Amino acid sequence: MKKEFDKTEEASTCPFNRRGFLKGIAAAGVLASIPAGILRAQAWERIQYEGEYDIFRNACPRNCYDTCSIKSYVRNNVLEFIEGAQESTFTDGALCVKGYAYPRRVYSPDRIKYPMRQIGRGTGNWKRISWDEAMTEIGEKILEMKKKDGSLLGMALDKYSGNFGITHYGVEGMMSSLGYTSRFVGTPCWPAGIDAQNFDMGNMWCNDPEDLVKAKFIIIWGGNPAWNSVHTMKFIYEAQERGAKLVVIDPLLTQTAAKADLYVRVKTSQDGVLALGMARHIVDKGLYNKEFVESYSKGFDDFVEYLKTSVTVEWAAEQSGVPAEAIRQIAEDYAKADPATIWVGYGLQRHVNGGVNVRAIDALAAMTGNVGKEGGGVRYGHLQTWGFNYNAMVQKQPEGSVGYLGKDKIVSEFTAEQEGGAEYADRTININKLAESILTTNDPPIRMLWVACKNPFAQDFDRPKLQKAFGTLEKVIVVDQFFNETVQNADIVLPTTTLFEEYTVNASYWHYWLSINEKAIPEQYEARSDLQIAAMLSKKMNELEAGSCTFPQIMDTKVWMEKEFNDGIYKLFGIRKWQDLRSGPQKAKLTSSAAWHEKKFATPSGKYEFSSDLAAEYGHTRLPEHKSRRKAYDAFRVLTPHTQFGLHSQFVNIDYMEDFNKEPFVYMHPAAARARKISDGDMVKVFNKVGSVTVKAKLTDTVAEDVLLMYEAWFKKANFNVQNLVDDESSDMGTFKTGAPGVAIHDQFADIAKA
Ligand SMILES: Nc1nc2c(c(=O)[nH]1)N[C@H]1C(S)=C(S)[C@@H](COP(=O)(O)OP(=O)(O)OC[C@H]3O[C@@H](n4cnc5c(=O)[nH]c(N)nc54)[C@H](O)[C@@H]3O)O[C@H]1N2
Ligand SMILES: Nc1nc2c(c(=O)[nH]1)N[C@H]1C(S)=C(S)[C@@H](COP(=O)(O)OP(=O)(O)OC[C@H]3O[C@@H](n4cnc5c(=O)[nH]c(N)nc54)[C@H](O)[C@@H]3O)O[C@H]1N2
Ligand SMILES: [Mo]
Repeated sequence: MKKEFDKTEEASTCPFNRRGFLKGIAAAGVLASIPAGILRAQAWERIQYEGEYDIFRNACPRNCYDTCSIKSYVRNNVLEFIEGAQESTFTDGALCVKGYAYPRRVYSPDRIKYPMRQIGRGTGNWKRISWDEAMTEIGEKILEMKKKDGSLLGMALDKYSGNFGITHYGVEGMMSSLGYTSRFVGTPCWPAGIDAQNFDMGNMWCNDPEDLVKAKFIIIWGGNPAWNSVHTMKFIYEAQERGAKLVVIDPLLTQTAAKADLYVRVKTSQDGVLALGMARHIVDKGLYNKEFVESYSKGFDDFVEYLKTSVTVEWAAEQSGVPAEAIRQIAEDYAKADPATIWVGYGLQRHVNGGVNVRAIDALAAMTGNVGKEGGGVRYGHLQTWGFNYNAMVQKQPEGSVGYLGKDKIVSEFTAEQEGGAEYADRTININKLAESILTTNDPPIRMLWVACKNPFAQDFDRPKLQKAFGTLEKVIVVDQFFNETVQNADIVLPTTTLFEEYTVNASYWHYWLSINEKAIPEQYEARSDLQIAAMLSKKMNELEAGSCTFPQIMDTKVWMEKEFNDGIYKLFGIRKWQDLRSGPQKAKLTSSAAWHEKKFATPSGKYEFSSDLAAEYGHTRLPEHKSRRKAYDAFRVLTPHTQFGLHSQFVNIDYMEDFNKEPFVYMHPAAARARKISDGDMVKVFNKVGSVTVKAKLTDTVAEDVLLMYEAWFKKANFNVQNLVDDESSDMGTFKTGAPGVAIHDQFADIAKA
């Protein structure tokens, strides 16, 4: 069936040429492949068009380490091209390839342009409707549910990381302003590691990535920054130029590993054993830092006792697949270098033992005295620069709202804990078990789902079960920019703005820069920001039933962006007012680039805790003891990590990006392929207890013989979805700080055959 949105293609022809984009690609190529010194020496041809263009400050709001500061060039209300801000020493004047494609994304003919109603979910029979019709239909459903159930717990919000602009927490605010609702809490991303660092140190806090240049020895452990944090690579290259050694520990020979002095192929999920083996050797050799363990830590003796009774280097070698000699060598090189640093990637903790494995790695950093040191540290992430007001998020329920009679709290990893009402609270449900929860939640059941900044059909787990679960929902509303698979499973789609069409403010969970995001161009077509949509809904709700929604009915995203600032933020960044950010991003004024530089930890003891009572309280071992990995349930392990030319389900669908990344593949080892009579380029079926994926095979020895590799991504033209192979098994940690455990994304197994 021809979709109505096709009719508008002509009107949305991209109003600029590819110049800016092609420059971007050249820059990104430079970033990925040559050392930072050369990049600077080349002095990337800066674009200076002051006078010819209106110039705006923007920030990439994607869930990415780099959170780039952007300078946007607009003429006649058209965004012609963008570049990385030169003021930020992190962004350093360059964007990634995806970033340079933004103007095309804004003007993509595929954008959702109007509110639409689908006649029959999944039929593609979309009809354009007005905003007023959309809001009336939604508002009436909300009131109907309230009447039927006596509360709004039948309405659930599914939101995650589509846009991390601070004002986007207004979506949570919109829900609160309607009443007590059901909330999917936790995160699919990094919760096991967050808990691990909280048990060990009392918070997740990492060094400024720019101080990597000072490191003498760098271990990147289960991360792939050459793809996932391109801008950090220049600091690593500089450290290498100054003589640092780089070790990459990953089951895959990634592009990051290709840059290393030593690549270590570890057996997936066995990083804890490897770290414990290294720790044992460091103890045996007396190479630990006596001052640190005696003055600033708790439980080191117990840890040593555990190592001596339960861990040998030979056992670690056998379990991890890393030869004993290599374990000893890396341990000694790491312990002797000063400073030495470890970057713990998020990939490593997506396992049933991911949290405790991070704790074992933290222990290595602590026992060698590298925690609290510039150029050292165990780097995972931080939220030091996220102290905003969360004005958009904190909204009051209407008078007389009835909610969940429990003690559940809404917890977000980015915000302070939000207590529910004195008597009532929202009903919190594990975000990583979306399908299962929709199917099993009762009293009342989940009737209506509001999806914003999230693409569950591409990013959530057990897709066949999710399809079934959506079948039980009475109403599905999706707020998005493109007709993705989640939209295909909706009743109503609401078109939303891109970052260039609204005001907000953006911080990073990795570097220490703050950027303002200005509205550079008018809203395209009938797109509205999440905040504007909340205001429209509030207006309609109050028309339908006075007092049924407390959200403001008029929205100026600039005013709401202003409301997120406070004196703490101004002081931290050394600015007097937010307008100062119009002349460029600002970096936090740090007394030291090292996290925990005062060695005062936020744990109950105030010390680094090798032995954590809190961990025990949450059902884990006190010490970072070895925990077995998930038992294989099929012939091969399936890995579905992040892709180079997309960010989750975003960007791969943009036609400019297709030039780099036309189709998906399953990557497998030639020997494994031979055994299955599969040749390079064959169509194959990958299948397991969850479902199956049919895709082209590519043979490569960058993967181990027992691994099948597929990058998660949404290809507009391919019927490809890795979530047909990924179940919703939980990881060990996450509940302490994020309200729900993480998910064991990389503990999946499948078989493969010629299609
Ligand atoms: N198999 C597998 N699954 C994974 C992972 C994996 O490695 N393997 N990684 C996991 C991880 S780490 C994460 S963080 C999650 C990410 O999961 P998500 O947060 O769902 O990921 P995205 O695809 O980045 O964004 C979701 C949607 O937000 C939309 N969006 C963009 N801007 C806006 C906006 O301003 N408003 C609204 N309403 N929508 C907007 C985008 O168009 C997109 O459709 O996926 C997880 N899932
Ligand atoms: N281009 C691009 N950039 C991104 C993203 C994207 O989708 N695309 N996503 C952003 C987001 S939301 C996130 S969370 C980060 C993710 O950033 P990363 O953590 O760097 O990325 P992942 O792809 O999840 O996993 C990294 C590596 O972990 C490895 N790994 C998996 N299991 C194990 C294990 O048991 N042990 C070890 N040692 N390694 C293991 C994988 O093989 C993979 O190479 O990147 C952000 N940046
Ligand atoms: Mo993530």
